[in-house]
Amino acid sequence: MLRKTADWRQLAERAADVLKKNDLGGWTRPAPGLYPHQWLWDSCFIAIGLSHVNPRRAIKELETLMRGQWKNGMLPHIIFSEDKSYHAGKNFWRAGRTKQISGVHTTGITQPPMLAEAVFRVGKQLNRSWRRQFYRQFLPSIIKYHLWLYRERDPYDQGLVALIHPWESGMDNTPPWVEALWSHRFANGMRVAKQLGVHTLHERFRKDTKSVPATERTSTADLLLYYELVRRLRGLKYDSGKILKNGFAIYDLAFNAILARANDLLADIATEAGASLPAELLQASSKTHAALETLWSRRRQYYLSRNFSTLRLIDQLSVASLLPIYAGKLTPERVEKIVALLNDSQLFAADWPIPSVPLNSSYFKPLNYWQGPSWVNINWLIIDGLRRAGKTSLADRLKNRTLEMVDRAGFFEYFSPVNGRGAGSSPFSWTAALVIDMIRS
Ligand code: 2M8
Repeated sequence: MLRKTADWRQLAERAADVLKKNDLGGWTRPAPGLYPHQWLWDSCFIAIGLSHVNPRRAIKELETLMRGQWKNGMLPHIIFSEDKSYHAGKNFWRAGRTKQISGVHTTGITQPPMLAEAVFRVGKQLNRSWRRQFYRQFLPSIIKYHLWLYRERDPYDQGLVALIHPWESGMDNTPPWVEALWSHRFANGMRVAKQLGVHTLHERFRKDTKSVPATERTSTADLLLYYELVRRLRGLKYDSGKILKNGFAIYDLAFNAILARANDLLADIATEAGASLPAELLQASSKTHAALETLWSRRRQYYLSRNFSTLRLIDQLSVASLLPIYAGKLTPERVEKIVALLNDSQLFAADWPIPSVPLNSSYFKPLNYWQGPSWVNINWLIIDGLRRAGKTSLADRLKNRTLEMVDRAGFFEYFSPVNGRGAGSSPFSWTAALVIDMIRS
């Protein structure tokens, strides 16, 4: 039985309280303890939720996010607060040396481009003249960001952008990234350290596992590899050109699916603002939907990420393979293939949807971060895509099950697809924000 929206009123109120608790004055931390800074895609999801309860505060969330935009247009994945408890803080990144920022400290990499969606959705909650003014305010920042993505991360003009660190994907230890990282030559030294067990020495220095059990987080060996990668990026002063020439990169499926949708929303924002988009951006972005098709595996019959250097598809099914549904504009055949994956009880049709890796994967662990648990933001993206593709009853079913999962377990970072138990940090802001959005829209 699908529950009616009115039944969820209390849950929405509790969710609004979570956002208040995590509000640090103009911006919202993802969760207490583990995440004391402002994250890029978190703040976008948070603004979407806030727009239903306090549009002015939602706008503020996005304005504070823009403090971090680099002179070259990049939106960094974290804007650091003064809190020193995070494991990879500003002194580790040393991004200030690039002279790209002033007034705030940030990392030197980005995160999925959810900004256009956030601006579009927040605008929807404003009256027409306010919306126009708000869209005009944010249009230059989104344009600058998308131009940066194509100029710096799409060197061969493919319509797809390349990511240089798993943290840019937002799905840190997702199997496609883990596989690609460990098979790259830069991991050679770390592979030996792992074989010798040397990496375990770092275990008691880990800060993140002080607030969340180690079994629910990235493994120590993977984490050390991420640090090593940051050191390399830092050495090259986060210069995408140099990094892509010699280093490690992936055409990440989920990121590019989100970008394809973001371009369409940017066009809608520009139309409503009565503005036009630069020809360079229109030219670059016009290829992205079609380029997603180059990530389709004929052998596997699903989409996959592609290794930037070897050009091989990374043969690891994960929830990213479902995200082209969010990009939209798929053929009916592709939509049916994605729906079939979602309905397959060996793969993604779990009791508590949607597992971040298939239930039958050798990686699958129900409570381990991006290697099994269900995430509310991913559910939200897939539900939105299904609805636009006309798959309304499946979208409604997933939405209700997601709300039920949060209602039972609480506002956790992620949830076991097997028994719905909450894991990770709590109370988690995007879980709360997107619960509000699912109830109110
Ligand atoms: C997680 O990632 C950060 C690094 O960016 C971490 O593990 O410390 C991811 O789930 C990411 O998607 C998210 O934005 C971030 C904050 O919620 O946490």
